Amino acid sequence: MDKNKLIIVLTAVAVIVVTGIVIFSMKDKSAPVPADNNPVAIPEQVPAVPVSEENAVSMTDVLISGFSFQPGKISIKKGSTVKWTNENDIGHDVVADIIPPYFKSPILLKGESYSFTFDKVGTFGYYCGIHPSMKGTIEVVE
Ligand SMILES: [Cu+2]
Repeated sequence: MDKNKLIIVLTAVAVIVVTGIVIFSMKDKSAPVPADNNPVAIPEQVPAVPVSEENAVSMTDVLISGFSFQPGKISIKKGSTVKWTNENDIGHDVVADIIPPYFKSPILLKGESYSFTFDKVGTFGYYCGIHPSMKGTIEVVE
């Protein structure tokens, strides 16, 4: 056999084999591999708890404006959240009277908010730690 022909044939075989390997490996990577054969379990729908007078909780806004908490006194149901938002140009915070404070916000700059969820029944006075004459009261009922 001609030596040149042999080299050409061997080169052709090598190209075919390499091409085959490349195509096979590309196909293998692009093919999606199912994690398992089981269908994805669909979680059961949890029925929403109907809101009634007994379990109604809410979000109540208190604005910090004009060096006061507005409204100064609010009454909420246990489990409700109060959100204080500072509308003043200077910083204020919200600190519970009880020591150690039952709730205490960081200093709130203009537009910043602090939220606290009341899960205990009672009357909770609070003040601004920077301006202690600013006072408010949260009454939490069952
Ligand atoms: Cu203040």
